Amino acid sequence: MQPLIITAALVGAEVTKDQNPNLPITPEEIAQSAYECYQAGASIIHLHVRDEEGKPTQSVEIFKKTIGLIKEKCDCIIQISTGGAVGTPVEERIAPLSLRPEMATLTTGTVNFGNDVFMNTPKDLVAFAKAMKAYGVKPEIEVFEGGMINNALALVKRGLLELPLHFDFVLGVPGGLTAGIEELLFLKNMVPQGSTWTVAGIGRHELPLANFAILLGGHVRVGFEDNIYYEKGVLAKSNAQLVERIVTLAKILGRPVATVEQARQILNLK
Ligand code: KMH
Ligand code: ZN
Repeated sequence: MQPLIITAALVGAEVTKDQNPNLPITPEEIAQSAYECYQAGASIIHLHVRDEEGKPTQSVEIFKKTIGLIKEKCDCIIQISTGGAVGTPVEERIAPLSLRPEMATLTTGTVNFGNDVFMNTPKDLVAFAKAMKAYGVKPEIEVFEGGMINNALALVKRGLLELPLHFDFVLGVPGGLTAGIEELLFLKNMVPQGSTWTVAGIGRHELPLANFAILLGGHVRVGFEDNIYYEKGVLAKSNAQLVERIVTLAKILGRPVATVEQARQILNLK
């Protein structure tokens, strides 16, 4: 099995400091959290940023500052979110790709998202895919529903995406696909051979899905974007604490954890 790539999703767009006071918000806090996760064993930092009021933003300037601070501390893989927050205009979501990060997310379809709708029209998908191609950014296909895999493969057929693809199965979002082992196996069996995949279980689903992914040869995403608890009723102290637990789990299950360079090789990053 490949070494395990751990992605740390530090901030997200929805979680607030009221929900977990340990949530990093400023570029400095985010960079420190990224560094701690890197030291703990994460190789990819899935990045959202916030404005001065703590609200989600796709500001190129804030992304640039945050990435600069992270890169001063460590050479991890930066994966910018193009998902942003529900309702962020597509042009704003695309804008930070101009920073040419190694990776960025691409959600290949629309999904209910709590009481909202996370819109990704067919036209939007083409715009994201073209921009990633133009800037040489490796996409991570965010999959909230099975049909999103088909949509990604349709973009491959049109020459807008290239195989092998890397997928992230985001399971347990209210309104999206539920977070069971059967759902995970269904998605894993849908992706073309040679693909890589990671799993992001939302809330209490984070840990069981991480276990399954480690055993099945997939990769794992953890962090406050997906889950703010360490265990039932106990808030996580930091993103790194959640990464550390995955490293321990991988050790117990006999799966080595990828270094950043190994992650780059596995994901065919240049
Ligand atoms: N905040 C969600 C609406 C991504 O990062 O690409 C979308 C999201 C996915 O977080
Ligand atoms: Zn995200």
